Amino acid sequence: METTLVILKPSALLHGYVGQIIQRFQQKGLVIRGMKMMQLNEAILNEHYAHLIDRPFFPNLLKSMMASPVIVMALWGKDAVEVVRMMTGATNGRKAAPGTIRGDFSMSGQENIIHASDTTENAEIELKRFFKPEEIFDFVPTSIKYTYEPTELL
Ligand code: IDP
Ligand code: MG
Repeated sequence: METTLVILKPSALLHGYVGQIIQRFQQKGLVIRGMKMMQLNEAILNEHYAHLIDRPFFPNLLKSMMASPVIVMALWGKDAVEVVRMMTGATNGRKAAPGTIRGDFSMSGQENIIHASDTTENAEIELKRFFKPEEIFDFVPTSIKYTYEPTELL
């Protein structure tokens, strides 16, 4: 079992899509172990998007990510990183497959609704970046035995 980081970006909040997106994760069977609203700033975004800092679109990306508060979520489940990336879809909303979150809610390479960690290593780093340890709740819902079969929980 693993935990991944999702950010509901300003493009999700400003369009009023937050509820629909959270609903998708819950109905899939992912468990919300942490969730909060926060205003991002340049310092945390320079760290989070360090791999893009030299790209020409970076100043616009910063503005876009600071356009409103965001919602950060810690989602727990088996292979959660991979499952959430599949649900997220390709970076560019116009290329993302229908049925994915980006495919169903966006038309842009930048205004693409959510961030999701891309590897388990990055998920660990990113969860620490956005959450204090006490903001992630280490609980298992009683419904878990109807979400997985026993050997999947090992
Ligand atoms: P990812 O979000 O699918 O992991 P990354 O390449 O890590 O994609 O890029 C991070 C974010 O930077 C994207 O989600 C998007 O908001 C923005 N971005 C990436 N490539 C472009 C681009 O070519 N133009 C504008 N924004 C981009
Ligand atoms: Mg990425």
